[in-house]
Amino acid sequence: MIEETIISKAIIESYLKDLLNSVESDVIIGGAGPSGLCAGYYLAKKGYKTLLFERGLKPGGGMSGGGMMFNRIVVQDEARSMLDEFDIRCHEYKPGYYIANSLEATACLTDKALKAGLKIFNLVSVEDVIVRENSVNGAVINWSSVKMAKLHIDPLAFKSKIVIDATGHPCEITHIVETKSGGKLLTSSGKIEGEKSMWAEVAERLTLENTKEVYPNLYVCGMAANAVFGGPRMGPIFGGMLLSGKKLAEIVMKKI
Ligand code: 48H
Repeated sequence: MIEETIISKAIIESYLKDLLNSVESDVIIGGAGPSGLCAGYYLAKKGYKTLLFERGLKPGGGMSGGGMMFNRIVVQDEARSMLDEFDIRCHEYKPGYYIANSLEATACLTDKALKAGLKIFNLVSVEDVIVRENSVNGAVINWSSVKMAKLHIDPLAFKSKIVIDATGHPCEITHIVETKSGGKLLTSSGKIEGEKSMWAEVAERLTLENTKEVYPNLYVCGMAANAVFGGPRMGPIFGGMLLSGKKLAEIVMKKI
């Protein structure tokens, strides 16, 4: 016999247990694109209590769609070993250029991150941060559907030692901090420098250089790092995104 109310209770109890246990954590990541998933994987694997809030229904961000909806991604030599670490199959197309299925890559990153202990809350958006004096102290979250329905519903606040902006091109969390701090970011102008047009080689290098703290306790990785510090875009090559998430996890581990 199958009882519907038991199914409901199982889902509600299990989810709420995770949510309640997440009100205080080491690290909160906004955005489940490749860089956010990688950062979360490495942090959770080392035992840091790490949460990830993703606005959309599914993790993967811009990776699932590959290049112009052709569901393939390219990864360069430098990040080849990360494909192996995540069990993402690939083949060498030309020397130094590896091609992988973008759906497999997304699924493998998500699977490994979850199994490493990363708590992913999908359909939830980071809409603000908690501040103390001049540093970030956590994230302010709400159901993504609240904004979509244009409802006026107050959010909830989750504390963490570090917040990571992995929201990709729009670098949403940094935008909020830029506006509300009156332009006091750790960039040369104190403001978001803005993403530049495509130059894949330079962009891949700068993604790593730009992976760093942008405001006390707020860090950027992936495409958000280039948008914030003024690097170019790179198109559907994803080595920089994977390496950026890994690098940021290492930086954050040293800090906390
Ligand atoms: C919660 C949010 C919020 C919010 C957005 O864009 P992404 O895939 O991010 P990255 O940086 O890991 O990867 C970038 C890559 O996909 C890409 O776009 C490349 C390589 N472009 C090159 C080019 O030339 O165009 O994922 C960001 C995720 C998405 O899933 C959003 O839904 C989510 O963040 N998100 N989640 N709260 N406020 N804003």
